[in-house]
Amino acid sequence: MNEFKHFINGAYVASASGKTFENRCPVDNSLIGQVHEAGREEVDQAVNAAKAALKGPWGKMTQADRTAMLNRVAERINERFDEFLEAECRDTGKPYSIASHIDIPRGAANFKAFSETLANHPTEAFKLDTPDGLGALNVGQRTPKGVIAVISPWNLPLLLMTFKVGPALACGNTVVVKPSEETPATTTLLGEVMNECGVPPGVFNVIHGFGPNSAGEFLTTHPLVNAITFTGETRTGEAIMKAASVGLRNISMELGGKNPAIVFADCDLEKAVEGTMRSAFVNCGQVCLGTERVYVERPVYDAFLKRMKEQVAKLKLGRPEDPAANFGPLVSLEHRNKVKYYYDLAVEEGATVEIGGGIPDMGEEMNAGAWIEPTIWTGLSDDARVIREEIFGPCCHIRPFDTEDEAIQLANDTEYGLAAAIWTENSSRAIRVAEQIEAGLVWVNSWFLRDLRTAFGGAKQSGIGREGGVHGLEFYTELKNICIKL
Ligand code: NAD
Ligand code: 6OD
Repeated sequence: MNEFKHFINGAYVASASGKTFENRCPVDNSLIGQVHEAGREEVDQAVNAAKAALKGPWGKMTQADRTAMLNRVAERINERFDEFLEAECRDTGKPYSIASHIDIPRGAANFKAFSETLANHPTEAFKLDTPDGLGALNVGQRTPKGVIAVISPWNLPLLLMTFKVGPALACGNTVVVKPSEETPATTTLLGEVMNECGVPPGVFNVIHGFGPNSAGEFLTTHPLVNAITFTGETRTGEAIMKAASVGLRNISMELGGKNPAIVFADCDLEKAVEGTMRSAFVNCGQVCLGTERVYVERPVYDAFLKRMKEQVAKLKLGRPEDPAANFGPLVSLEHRNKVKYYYDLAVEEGATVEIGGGIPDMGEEMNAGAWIEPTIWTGLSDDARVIREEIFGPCCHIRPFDTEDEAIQLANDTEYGLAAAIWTENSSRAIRVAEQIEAGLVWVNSWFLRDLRTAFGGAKQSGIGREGGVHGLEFYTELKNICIKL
């Protein structure tokens, strides 16, 4: 039986209250272990440890030494790859074939890429002319913000948590992480790696628990937290923003999406089908960047829909360790209930269920798990709730369009603005359309192709701020201008 404790000041600690909650595997609902739930006491210990560590050896380390240490963390994750892989797949149910290509390699890369990018970023300097002819030199100095609270979700647990911890530490901050209550394992394991790599105690801390009236709320309201970086639902983001307003703490928010794909008749249809299959169904549709609305130009609509249905029928549901499986369960029974609610709502709202729509029979060993069928709908009106609300499951609605302007209008007809995909072989059209899409990320003839030097974040209700590459500097550092009269 596993026990997931908090990681505070370089050591694993139990909750003083003795309070724990269950962690279950969504493949078959088997018990993985017990997770300690932090009360105010543990959160306070973690934040104080993080505060103290800023003044210790970590705070005195050169950027070069910090970069070397974070590179070592990346290497050590790769050395312990199989442990991370097993832990991640047990928590989420996702296939090894996916996590071994996406989650774990990116979990490691996030430490290397961001520390190197930030270490090589130039310092801003301006020479000002002054009437005496001697001038003044302005030099920008970046210092760490301090203690950063990192609140992360369950869909790509290691990847999304390290996407924030990597740059936060690279900039010299210390962190207190609250991973999702659904997926505590890899964040807990990372504590061991930090110790193995000589990261000083207090630099990386982990507390477990839920959101409201639990670890999440206690952390985001803690007065010694200097900034909060959050990935999760838009409504949770609103609650965290309120918490951050006390003491005017900085926030960075990566939130929900209802992302469109636009498939033009001049696309390479096979590539468009392959890309849309991934964007709608990989990770059981639990990717914030995933496509839930697909708009297809009428001349290729029937062919596209037919090919999509053929490909969905070929998805192989199975246990994470099954090498043939490319489709796992949803993260939990609770989330399965939510997604199934939308499946039923789609029918009520008048959808034609082209494929899927139900709960598959996975046999006696797995029927207790959080399985759901990959699903395609057509025929919904543009104001249906299923078209407007984020479902976060393996499903999409496919609708025809006739003109470029109509496609752009449909794509933008949402309160969200995270990502979009455009499929066309006409590069002028690709640029023209991409420029008019209201989203933080637009892919042309690809999806989730990531260059870690680029900005990542959402427009409209999909987020506040940008992280990634040097863009995280604005959030993770304080920029001071020093003006020296010559
Ligand atoms: P969630 O908002 O329910 O939870 C995210 C985290 O916030 C969890 O750790 C949770 O315990 C914590 N939390 C909840 N309420 C809180 C509160 N009041 N105070 C402090 N912490 C609180 O999200 P989820 O269900 O874990 O993840 C799925 C959502 O995340 C989807 O909406 C998805 O689009 C979004 N997401 C966005 C991105 C992005 O980059 N934009 C990436 C992944 C997921
Ligand atoms: O690739 C990334 O850096 C990133 N933040 C991906 C987010 C995926 C959302 O589920």
